Amino acid sequence: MKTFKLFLSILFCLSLSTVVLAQNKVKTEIFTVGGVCDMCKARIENAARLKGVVAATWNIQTHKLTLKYDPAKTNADAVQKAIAAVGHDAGKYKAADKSYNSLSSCCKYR
Ligand SMILES: [Cu+2]
Repeated sequence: MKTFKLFLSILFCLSLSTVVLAQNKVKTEIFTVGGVCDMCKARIENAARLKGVVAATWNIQTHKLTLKYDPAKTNADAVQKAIAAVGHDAGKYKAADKSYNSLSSCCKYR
């Protein structure tokens, strides 16, 4: 019985450390993304949802995107490129004029 309890507590410790390790794997990065309205927010957050992205939340007031991702699967550069491709300047990537011009007039932020 004693060994069984010991076994259980070891198992418990192991599962706890696994949870901690899994959380450490997620990286958070914050960068600026150009945009104005709720339509922009939906477009930006959709574009950011690449494989390996855990969460992407864009703030209308501050224009900051908080990105949480698994660095083994993707990186902030790939996400910034994906957002720029739909017309929004993201981090160090500028949206091409063609994609910027395709935005609705209410979404023009430049
Ligand atoms: Cu908009």
